[in-house]
Amino acid sequence: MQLAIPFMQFRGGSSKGLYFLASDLPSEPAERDQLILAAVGREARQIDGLGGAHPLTSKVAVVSRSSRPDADVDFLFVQVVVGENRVDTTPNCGNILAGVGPFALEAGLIPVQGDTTTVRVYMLNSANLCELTIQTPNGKITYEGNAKIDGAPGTSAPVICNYLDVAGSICGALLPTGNTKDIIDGIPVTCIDNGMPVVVINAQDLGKTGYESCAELTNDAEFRAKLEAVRLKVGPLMNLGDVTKKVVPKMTLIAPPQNGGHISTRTFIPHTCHDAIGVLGAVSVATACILPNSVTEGIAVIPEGNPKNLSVEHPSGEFSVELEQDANGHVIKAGLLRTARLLSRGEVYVIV
Ligand code: NQM
Repeated sequence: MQLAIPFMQFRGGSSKGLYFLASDLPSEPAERDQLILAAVGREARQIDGLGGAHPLTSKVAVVSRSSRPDADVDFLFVQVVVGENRVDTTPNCGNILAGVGPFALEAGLIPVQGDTTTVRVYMLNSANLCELTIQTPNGKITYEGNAKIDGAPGTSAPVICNYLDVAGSICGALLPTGNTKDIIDGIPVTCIDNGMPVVVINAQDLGKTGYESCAELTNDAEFRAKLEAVRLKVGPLMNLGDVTKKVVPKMTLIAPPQNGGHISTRTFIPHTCHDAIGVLGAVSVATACILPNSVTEGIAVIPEGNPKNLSVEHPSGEFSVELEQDANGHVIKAGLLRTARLLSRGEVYVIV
Protein backbone atom coordinates (compact mmCIF):
# COMPACT_ATOMS: atom_id res chain seq x y z
CA MET A 1 0.00 0.00 0.00
CA GLN A 2 1.27 3.52 -0.86
CA LEU A 3 1.33 5.76 2.22
CA ALA A 4 1.72 9.55 1.78
CA ILE A 5 3.87 11.36 4.37
CA PRO A 6 4.26 15.17 4.41
CA PHE A 7 7.88 16.32 4.17
CA MET A 8 10.12 19.19 3.18
CA GLN A 9 13.53 18.90 1.60
CA PHE A 10 16.28 21.38 2.45
CA ARG A 11 19.86 21.91 1.56
CA GLY A 12 21.40 22.35 4.98
CA GLY A 13 24.96 23.71 4.64
CA SER A 14 26.80 21.32 2.32
CA SER A 15 24.33 18.46 2.89
CA LYS A 16 20.80 17.77 1.75
CA GLY A 17 18.00 15.94 3.50
CA LEU A 18 14.34 15.22 4.14
CA TYR A 19 12.72 17.05 7.07
CA PHE A 20 9.71 15.55 8.84
CA LEU A 21 7.51 16.62 11.70
CA ALA A 22 7.84 13.94 14.39
CA SER A 23 4.03 13.86 14.55
CA ASP A 24 3.90 12.70 10.89
CA LEU A 25 6.05 9.63 11.66
CA PRO A 26 5.46 6.63 13.94
CA SER A 27 6.59 7.35 17.51
CA GLU A 28 8.09 3.87 17.94
CA PRO A 29 11.77 4.21 16.80
CA ALA A 30 12.03 0.92 14.86
CA GLU A 31 8.83 1.70 12.91
CA ARG A 32 9.96 5.29 12.35
CA ASP A 33 13.32 4.10 10.97
CA GLN A 34 11.65 1.66 8.57
CA LEU A 35 9.54 4.47 7.19
CA ILE A 36 12.60 6.72 6.82
CA LEU A 37 14.48 3.95 4.99
CA ALA A 38 11.53 3.50 2.63
CA ALA A 39 11.42 7.28 1.96
CA VAL A 40 15.18 7.73 1.37
CA GLY A 41 15.92 4.38 -0.30
CA ARG A 42 17.12 1.06 1.04
CA GLU A 43 19.73 0.05 -1.53
CA ALA A 44 22.97 1.66 -2.76
CA ARG A 45 21.50 3.65 -5.66
CA GLN A 46 18.40 4.68 -3.66
CA ILE A 47 16.49 4.32 -6.91
CA ASP A 48 13.19 3.68 -5.08
CA GLY A 49 13.51 6.66 -2.72
CA LEU A 50 14.42 10.35 -2.56
CA GLY A 51 18.05 9.97 -1.36
CA GLY A 52 21.05 10.89 -3.49
CA ALA A 53 23.09 7.66 -3.05
CA HIS A 54 25.81 9.44 -1.01
CA PRO A 55 26.17 9.86 2.78
CA LEU A 56 25.75 13.67 2.46
CA THR A 57 22.44 13.32 0.61
CA SER A 58 20.98 10.46 2.66
CA LYS A 59 20.10 12.46 5.74
CA VAL A 60 16.88 13.05 7.65
CA ALA A 61 15.71 15.52 10.30
CA VAL A 62 12.82 14.67 12.63
CA VAL A 63 11.59 17.84 14.34
CA SER A 64 8.98 18.63 17.00
CA ARG A 65 8.05 21.44 19.39
CA SER A 66 10.21 21.14 22.51
CA SER A 67 8.85 20.79 26.02
CA ARG A 68 12.16 22.10 27.42
CA PRO A 69 12.17 25.65 28.81
CA ASP A 70 15.53 26.35 27.14
CA ALA A 71 14.55 25.15 23.63
CA ASP A 72 11.95 25.87 20.96
CA VAL A 73 12.26 22.64 19.00
CA ASP A 74 13.73 19.16 19.41
CA PHE A 75 15.76 17.76 16.50
CA LEU A 76 16.69 14.14 15.88
CA PHE A 77 19.24 13.53 13.12
CA VAL A 78 18.98 10.23 11.25
CA GLN A 79 21.80 9.11 8.93
CA VAL A 80 20.69 6.55 6.36
CA VAL A 81 23.68 4.26 5.85
CA VAL A 82 23.88 4.05 2.06
CA GLY A 83 23.33 0.58 0.64
CA GLU A 84 22.95 -1.13 4.01
CA ASN A 85 19.20 -0.76 4.61
CA ARG A 86 19.76 0.68 8.08
CA VAL A 87 20.08 4.01 9.85
CA ASP A 88 22.48 5.37 12.46
CA THR A 89 21.22 7.90 15.02
CA THR A 90 24.47 8.02 17.03
CA PRO A 91 25.94 11.23 15.58
CA ASN A 92 24.53 14.70 15.22
CA CYS A 93 24.82 16.71 11.97
CA GLY A 94 25.58 20.40 11.96
CA ASN A 95 24.71 20.82 8.29
CA ILE A 96 21.25 19.32 8.50
CA LEU A 97 20.81 21.28 11.75
CA ALA A 98 21.15 24.54 9.77
CA GLY A 99 17.91 23.69 7.95
CA VAL A 100 16.02 22.99 11.19
CA GLY A 101 15.46 26.72 11.86
CA PRO A 102 13.91 27.44 8.45
CA PHE A 103 11.90 24.20 8.69
CA ALA A 104 10.52 25.19 12.11
CA LEU A 105 9.32 28.49 10.63
CA GLU A 106 7.96 26.97 7.41
CA ALA A 107 6.10 24.31 9.42
CA GLY A 108 4.66 26.92 11.80
CA LEU A 109 6.34 25.45 14.88
CA ILE A 110 7.58 28.90 15.93
CA PRO A 111 6.59 32.47 14.99
CA VAL A 112 8.81 35.05 13.26
CA GLN A 113 10.38 37.38 15.85
CA GLY A 114 11.55 40.41 13.84
CA ASP A 115 14.10 41.01 11.09
CA THR A 116 15.95 38.00 12.45
CA THR A 117 14.52 35.01 14.31
CA THR A 118 16.48 32.90 16.76
CA VAL A 119 15.47 29.27 17.09
CA ARG A 120 16.77 27.36 20.09
CA VAL A 121 17.29 23.76 19.03
CA TYR A 122 17.70 20.85 21.42
CA MET A 123 19.72 18.20 19.60
CA LEU A 124 18.39 14.83 20.71
CA ASN A 125 21.34 12.79 19.38
CA SER A 126 23.86 14.59 21.56
CA ALA A 127 21.64 16.23 24.23
CA ASN A 128 23.06 19.71 23.50
CA LEU A 129 21.66 23.08 22.55
CA CYS A 130 22.34 25.22 19.51
CA GLU A 131 20.92 28.66 18.76
CA LEU A 132 20.23 29.33 15.08
CA THR A 133 19.65 32.86 13.88
CA ILE A 134 17.85 33.14 10.56
CA GLN A 135 16.92 36.08 8.37
CA THR A 136 13.23 37.06 8.53
CA PRO A 137 13.00 40.61 7.08
CA ASN A 138 9.47 42.09 6.97
CA GLY A 139 8.16 39.14 8.96
CA LYS A 140 9.02 36.54 6.30
CA ILE A 141 11.80 34.01 6.01
CA THR A 142 14.21 34.71 3.18
CA TYR A 143 16.68 32.35 1.59
CA GLU A 144 18.38 35.06 -0.45
CA GLY A 145 21.54 36.73 0.76
CA ASN A 146 25.26 37.22 0.36
CA ALA A 147 26.58 34.46 2.64
CA LYS A 148 28.86 31.97 0.92
CA ILE A 149 29.99 28.62 2.28
CA ASP A 150 32.39 26.20 0.62
CA GLY A 151 30.69 23.00 -0.51
CA ALA A 152 27.47 24.74 -1.65
CA PRO A 153 27.08 26.83 -4.83
CA GLY A 154 26.20 30.53 -4.97
CA THR A 155 25.23 32.75 -2.05
CA SER A 156 22.27 32.62 0.34
CA ALA A 157 20.90 34.13 3.53
CA PRO A 158 23.18 33.35 6.50
CA VAL A 159 22.21 30.93 9.25
CA ILE A 160 24.33 31.76 12.29
CA CYS A 161 24.89 28.67 14.47
CA ASN A 162 25.98 29.06 18.08
CA TYR A 163 26.67 25.74 19.77
CA LEU A 164 26.60 25.85 23.54
CA ASP A 165 28.99 23.50 25.31
CA VAL A 166 29.10 20.48 23.04
CA ALA A 167 32.15 18.85 24.68
CA GLY A 168 31.68 15.11 25.11
CA SER A 169 28.36 15.20 23.22
CA ILE A 170 28.39 11.52 22.30
CA CYS A 171 31.46 10.04 24.03
CA GLY A 172 30.75 11.62 27.46
CA ALA A 173 34.03 13.57 27.58
CA LEU A 174 35.97 15.94 25.34
CA LEU A 175 38.91 13.52 25.52
CA PRO A 176 37.10 10.20 25.93
CA THR A 177 40.27 8.11 26.25
CA GLY A 178 41.46 10.40 29.05
CA ASN A 179 44.51 11.46 27.00
CA THR A 180 45.30 14.18 24.50
CA LYS A 181 47.36 11.63 22.61
CA ASP A 182 47.18 7.82 22.30
CA ILE A 183 49.27 5.41 20.28
CA ILE A 184 47.24 2.91 18.23
CA ASP A 185 49.03 0.40 15.99
CA GLY A 186 52.16 2.54 16.51
CA ILE A 187 50.35 5.65 15.20
CA PRO A 188 49.83 8.75 17.42
CA VAL A 189 46.15 9.83 17.45
CA THR A 190 44.04 12.43 19.26
CA CYS A 191 40.54 11.15 20.03
CA ILE A 192 38.23 14.09 20.59
CA ASP A 193 34.49 14.83 20.82
CA ASN A 194 33.50 18.48 20.72
CA GLY A 195 30.16 17.81 19.07
CA MET A 196 31.40 14.94 16.86
CA PRO A 197 33.67 12.01 17.76
CA VAL A 198 36.78 12.42 15.59
CA VAL A 199 40.16 10.70 15.48
CA VAL A 200 42.83 13.17 14.39
CA ILE A 201 45.94 11.71 12.74
CA ASN A 202 49.00 13.32 11.19
CA ALA A 203 48.72 12.29 7.50
CA GLN A 204 52.47 11.60 7.37
CA ASP A 205 52.09 8.91 10.03
CA LEU A 206 49.98 6.99 7.49
CA GLY A 207 52.41 7.64 4.62
CA LYS A 208 50.32 10.44 3.11
CA THR A 209 50.92 14.16 2.55
CA GLY A 210 47.36 15.05 3.59
CA TYR A 211 46.93 17.07 0.36
CA GLU A 212 45.82 14.11 -1.81
CA SER A 213 42.47 14.29 -3.60
CA CYS A 214 39.51 12.47 -2.07
CA ALA A 215 39.46 10.02 -4.98
CA GLU A 216 43.15 9.19 -4.53
CA LEU A 217 42.65 8.46 -0.82
CA THR A 218 39.37 6.59 -1.26
CA ASN A 219 40.89 4.35 -3.95
CA ASP A 220 43.91 3.37 -1.83
CA ALA A 221 42.62 0.11 -0.34
CA GLU A 222 45.75 -0.58 1.73
CA PHE A 223 45.64 2.86 3.36
CA ARG A 224 41.87 2.56 3.99
CA ALA A 225 42.38 -0.82 5.69
CA LYS A 226 45.02 0.73 8.01
CA LEU A 227 42.69 3.61 8.82
CA GLU A 228 39.76 1.28 9.54
CA ALA A 229 41.95 -0.91 11.80
CA VAL A 230 42.73 2.17 13.92
CA ARG A 231 39.05 3.20 13.96
CA LEU A 232 37.88 -0.21 15.17
CA LYS A 233 40.48 -0.16 17.96
CA VAL A 234 39.66 3.34 19.21
CA GLY A 235 35.87 2.82 19.16
CA PRO A 236 35.70 1.10 22.58
CA LEU A 237 38.36 3.48 24.00
CA MET A 238 36.11 6.41 23.02
CA ASN A 239 33.13 4.84 24.85
CA LEU A 240 31.48 4.07 21.50
CA GLY A 241 31.71 0.28 21.81
CA ASP A 242 32.02 -1.80 18.65
CA VAL A 243 31.97 0.77 15.83
CA THR A 244 32.04 -1.71 12.93
CA LYS A 245 28.53 -0.61 11.92
CA LYS A 246 28.61 2.94 13.27
CA VAL A 247 29.33 6.10 11.28
CA VAL A 248 31.44 7.46 14.16
CA PRO A 249 34.20 8.13 14.95
CA LYS A 250 35.07 10.11 11.82
CA MET A 251 38.75 9.92 10.82
CA THR A 252 40.61 13.15 9.99
CA LEU A 253 44.08 13.30 8.43
CA ILE A 254 45.84 16.58 9.14
CA ALA A 255 48.72 18.48 7.53
CA PRO A 256 50.12 22.02 7.80
CA PRO A 257 47.81 24.65 6.24
CA GLN A 258 48.42 25.46 2.58
CA ASN A 259 46.09 28.36 1.84
CA GLY A 260 46.41 30.81 4.71
CA GLY A 261 44.25 28.77 7.11
CA HIS A 262 45.24 27.14 10.40
CA ILE A 263 45.18 23.42 9.53
CA SER A 264 44.61 21.29 6.44
CA THR A 265 42.29 18.24 6.60
CA ARG A 266 41.00 15.17 4.77
CA THR A 267 38.08 13.55 6.62
CA PHE A 268 36.57 10.09 6.27
CA ILE A 269 32.89 9.87 7.32
CA PRO A 270 34.06 7.23 8.15
CA HIS A 271 34.61 5.22 4.92
CA THR A 272 33.97 7.84 2.23
CA CYS A 273 36.26 10.87 2.00
CA HIS A 274 34.23 14.06 2.65
CA ASP A 275 34.40 16.62 -0.21
CA ALA A 276 34.61 19.26 2.54
CA ILE A 277 34.33 18.56 6.29
CA GLY A 278 31.31 18.12 8.58
CA VAL A 279 30.30 21.06 10.76
CA LEU A 280 30.78 19.45 14.14
CA GLY A 281 33.68 17.47 12.72
CA ALA A 282 35.36 20.83 11.99
CA VAL A 283 34.54 22.08 15.50
CA SER A 284 36.18 18.97 17.00
CA VAL A 285 39.30 19.26 14.81
CA ALA A 286 39.61 23.01 15.55
CA THR A 287 39.34 22.23 19.27
CA ALA A 288 42.11 19.62 18.99
CA CYS A 289 44.28 22.37 17.47
CA ILE A 290 44.12 24.49 20.64
CA LEU A 291 44.80 21.60 23.05
CA PRO A 292 48.40 21.39 24.26
CA ASN A 293 50.11 18.06 23.42
CA SER A 294 47.58 16.92 20.80
CA VAL A 295 48.82 15.45 17.50
CA THR A 296 48.19 18.86 15.90
CA GLU A 297 51.20 20.30 17.73
CA GLY A 298 53.76 21.55 15.21
CA ILE A 299 51.22 21.18 12.39
CA ALA A 300 48.40 23.60 13.21
CA VAL A 301 49.04 27.35 13.29
CA ILE A 302 47.26 28.73 16.36
CA PRO A 303 45.86 32.28 16.33
CA GLU A 304 46.12 34.52 19.41
CA GLY A 305 43.22 35.82 21.49
CA ASN A 306 39.84 34.68 22.76
CA PRO A 307 37.57 33.94 20.98
CA LYS A 308 39.79 32.35 18.36
CA ASN A 309 38.80 32.17 14.73
CA LEU A 310 40.22 29.01 13.17
CA SER A 311 40.12 28.27 9.48
CA VAL A 312 40.02 24.54 8.80
CA GLU A 313 41.13 23.85 5.22
CA HIS A 314 39.45 20.92 3.43
CA PRO A 315 39.38 19.52 -0.14
CA SER A 316 36.91 22.13 -1.48
CA GLY A 317 37.88 25.24 0.51
CA GLU A 318 37.84 26.12 4.19
CA PHE A 319 35.54 26.14 7.20
CA SER A 320 35.81 28.92 9.79
CA VAL A 321 35.04 28.09 13.42
CA GLU A 322 34.99 30.63 16.24
CA LEU A 323 35.92 29.06 19.57
CA GLU A 324 35.32 30.87 22.85
CA GLN A 325 37.21 29.56 25.90
CA ASP A 326 36.58 30.10 29.62
CA ALA A 327 39.33 31.08 32.07
CA ASN A 328 40.42 27.42 32.31
CA GLY A 329 40.81 27.09 28.55
CA HIS A 330 37.63 25.02 28.11
CA VAL A 331 35.68 25.74 24.93
CA ILE A 332 32.25 27.04 26.00
CA LYS A 333 30.87 28.24 22.70
CA ALA A 334 31.48 27.36 19.04
CA GLY A 335 30.08 29.75 16.45
CA LEU A 336 29.89 29.24 12.73
CA LEU A 337 28.16 30.28 9.56
CA ARG A 338 25.96 28.06 7.41
CA THR A 339 23.27 28.64 4.82
CA ALA A 340 20.16 26.59 4.05
CA ARG A 341 17.49 26.57 1.37
CA LEU A 342 14.07 25.03 0.98
CA LEU A 343 14.27 22.77 -2.09
CA SER A 344 10.87 21.06 -2.15
CA ARG A 345 7.84 20.26 -0.05
CA GLY A 346 4.98 17.85 -0.45
CA GLU A 347 4.30 14.21 0.24
CA VAL A 348 6.69 11.33 -0.11
CA TYR A 349 5.05 8.00 -0.93
CA VAL A 350 6.31 4.92 0.82
CA ILE A 351 5.22 1.31 0.53
CA VAL A 352 4.14 -0.20 3.83
O1 NQM B 1 30.01 17.03 11.41
C1 NQM B 1 29.21 14.72 7.52
C2 NQM B 1 28.11 16.77 6.93
C3 NQM B 1 28.51 15.76 7.94
C4 NQM B 1 28.12 15.88 9.33
C5 NQM B 1 29.65 13.64 8.33
C6 NQM B 1 28.20 17.25 9.90
C7 NQM B 1 28.86 17.46 11.21
O2 NQM B 1 28.93 17.32 6.22
O3 NQM B 1 28.22 18.12 12.03
O4 NQM B 1 27.73 18.23 9.35
O5 NQM B 1 30.55 13.86 9.14
O6 NQM B 1 29.14 12.53 8.14
O7 NQM B 1 26.90 17.06 6.81
